[in-house]
Amino acid sequence: MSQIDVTLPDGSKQSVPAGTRPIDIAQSISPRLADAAIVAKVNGQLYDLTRPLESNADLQILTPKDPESLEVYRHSTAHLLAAAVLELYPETKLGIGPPIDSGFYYDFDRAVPFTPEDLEKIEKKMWEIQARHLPYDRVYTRKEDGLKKYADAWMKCELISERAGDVFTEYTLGPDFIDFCRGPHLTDTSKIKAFHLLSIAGAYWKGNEHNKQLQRIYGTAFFTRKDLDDYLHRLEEAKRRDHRRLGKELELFTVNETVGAGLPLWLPKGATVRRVLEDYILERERAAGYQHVYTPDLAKIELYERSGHWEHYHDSMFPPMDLETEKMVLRPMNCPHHILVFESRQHSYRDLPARIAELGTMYRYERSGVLSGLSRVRMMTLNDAHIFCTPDQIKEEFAGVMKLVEQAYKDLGITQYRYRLSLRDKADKEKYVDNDAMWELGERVLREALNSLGLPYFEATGEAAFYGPKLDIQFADVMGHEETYSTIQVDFHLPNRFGLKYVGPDGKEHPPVIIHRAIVSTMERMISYLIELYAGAFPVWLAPVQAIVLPITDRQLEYARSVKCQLEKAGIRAATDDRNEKINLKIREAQLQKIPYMLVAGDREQQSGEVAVRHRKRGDQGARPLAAVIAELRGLIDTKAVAD
Ligand code: TSB
Ligand code: ZN
Repeated sequence: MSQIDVTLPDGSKQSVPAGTRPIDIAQSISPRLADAAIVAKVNGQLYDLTRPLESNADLQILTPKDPESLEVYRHSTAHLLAAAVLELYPETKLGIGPPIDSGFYYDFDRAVPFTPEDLEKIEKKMWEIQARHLPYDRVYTRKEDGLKKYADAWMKCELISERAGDVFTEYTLGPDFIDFCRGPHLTDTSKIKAFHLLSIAGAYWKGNEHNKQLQRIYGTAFFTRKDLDDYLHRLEEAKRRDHRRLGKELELFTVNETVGAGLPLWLPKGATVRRVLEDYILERERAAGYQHVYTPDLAKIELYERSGHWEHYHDSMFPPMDLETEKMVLRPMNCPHHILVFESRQHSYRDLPARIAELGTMYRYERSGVLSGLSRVRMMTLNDAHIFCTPDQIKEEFAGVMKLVEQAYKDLGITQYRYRLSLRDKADKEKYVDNDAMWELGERVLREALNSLGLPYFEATGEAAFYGPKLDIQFADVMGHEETYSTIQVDFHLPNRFGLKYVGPDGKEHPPVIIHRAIVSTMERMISYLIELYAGAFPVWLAPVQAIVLPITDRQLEYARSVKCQLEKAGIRAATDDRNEKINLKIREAQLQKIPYMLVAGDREQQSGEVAVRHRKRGDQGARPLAAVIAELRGLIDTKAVAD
């Protein structure tokens, strides 16, 4: 038999008979490696550990430490799921079952819908099959034989017709299961240690709504029970905090199909939180020398042709509205309007920087699949500003913006975030303005500003704005999914496009630089974050209702109303629950609404001018004079305390 050379990652070579399997080599290196091995990488391609090596090869044995291993592991678990479903429900036809970020799924065609009880049964069956330690064997089938053999499996036949060459591969799992698949897979089911089936959903064959609807079973799998438990715990936590669910329960916002997806309606309580946030940031900006303006939500298309949005940002814009003599578009960004504000008068270097700010509403055609509650919408109001300054002023302005960011995060209780330097993709000439010198300058300026503040950052290509690089601040949700919130962007492009000028100390005209920046992001996205961060229990200063007065019986109605009145006079958002209901029910409901302070008013409290305080987290606090409670609440509001 001929010999082949196998080169290992450390550069060492082994001469072995052709047909040797990666698992044999792993075994020869160490039994521990063979035990930990999940899959092989042969000449850069993933390979079954039991697939014979036929010619010289670079070989790497992957273990759970290698990120690619998890995909293979989950893919093999998906096969295990399919095998279990076929054992239990033999009439089922198999679709596809790939690994995904959160685990895996498998699509099935079966007339009877799967129920949650079925999931339990299937999971049990999967463990049964797992315990048989069945190998995943790779089998080669000729296309014409396959089409005959699987004549009654319509999806398999479609896949074979479309994807198979003369010969295709399948993987078995025991004597009764075989699936059309490229692999690779684990050696056998004993390698699978921890998995869980999560949910059932409808899915169209090949994702096309004109095709038959299938049943998709989602699951997840991890190398250890502990990793699985951690994940399931986070999943529970994500459900508990989900701003879409809390938004409904706490009556913050609603989405109505008649209005459309991505166009939430702010209900009174959500609107209150938003107004508090808006007032807060406007006040901070006023103090930091910003000038607030109002500009229209739409403009003639020529404005966006001039700015370059139409050329580079077209995909995210709603189609133009045809009027008699002109085309109007909803603005996807506020910059062009602010540029026109700047341009409306002459500027000398003495009146720069000009910081033009607005809670600007903008419209983006986000695809329906990515829309989510308040966090990704189609109409949004951004805490936006454009700073027009001289090149010398960039550094200081950048630092000023970061100071605002820091203060806002402190007041909102935001502590977990990462800085991302978002750069263009040089190859993408469509999405980004083509001007190398400008991009290099922008990038350098941003890096210098970041370094001088000592901010640690990571880089991402293809995430810049079309007009320049950005510093984005990324927050993650419980599941680790990141989104951009605050952003600071350096722009040498738009000043140029619009021919902006200021008169310098030399008496000559120069182009200003624009810093685009958003401190608290869009009201929509920031409030979605705050809802999840606090699981709906907003700090007192942000809470839509800060205190609710609960009369025990109708006898205290008048007193309760006067308490509410005094709270309101002190600038506290108060309510009364004057329904003729039991006090325990009133408390329970106020608690569910996560109202920070419940003030119970009975005969005794009425006589002494007190209220019995119940705190949403600390519970019963006893009877206290109203004036003391008001002073406490005012203290929490004025200091923007976030711990309560
Ligand atoms: C900062 N012209 C700049 C502005 O001057 C601009 O619009 N930048 S942006 O495109 O990055 O958007 C600003 C912020 O809006 C983003 O950082 C993000 O936090 C938020 N945002 C973007 N798209 C959406 C959306 N679909 N839903 C909610 N918020 C969004
Ligand atoms: Zn802008």
